[in-house]
Amino acid sequence: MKSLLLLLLTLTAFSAMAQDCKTTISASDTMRYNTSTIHVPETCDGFTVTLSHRGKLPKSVMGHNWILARKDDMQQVISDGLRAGPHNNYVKPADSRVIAATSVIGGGERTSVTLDISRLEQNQEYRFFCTYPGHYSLMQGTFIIAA
Ligand SMILES: [Cu+2]
Repeated sequence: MKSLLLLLLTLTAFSAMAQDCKTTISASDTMRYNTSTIHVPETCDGFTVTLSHRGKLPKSVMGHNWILARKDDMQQVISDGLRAGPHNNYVKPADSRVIAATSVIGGGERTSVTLDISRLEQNQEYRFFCTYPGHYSLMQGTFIIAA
């Protein structure tokens, strides 16, 4: 009994560690992410975000992406992304303000991106958001580097 408990504790600790430098965020046909906050341990070198579109609608009508930028750059990244259009996944090509970006996906699809945590600064506010037209007001959240 005691050893079973120890095994369970070990497994729990292991799965918590394994999840530290990656996360999965899902998006829906109702224009939502399933979370408004992502915590990243500062000990991570890289951090992988997988975006999973759990809806059924195609990307031509309900596409989603996952973009990371400084909070102060968000509005400009979104408006430039809108001008860049669908063939650029609603992100201006070579936009240096974009820290990480996935492509736009439709219902049932997944995609992921790995970002370099060393590019982030401790005292800076970061937001993640969807740049598909009209989505960011409902689809955005805070990206926090945890000490
Ligand atoms: Cu979206």
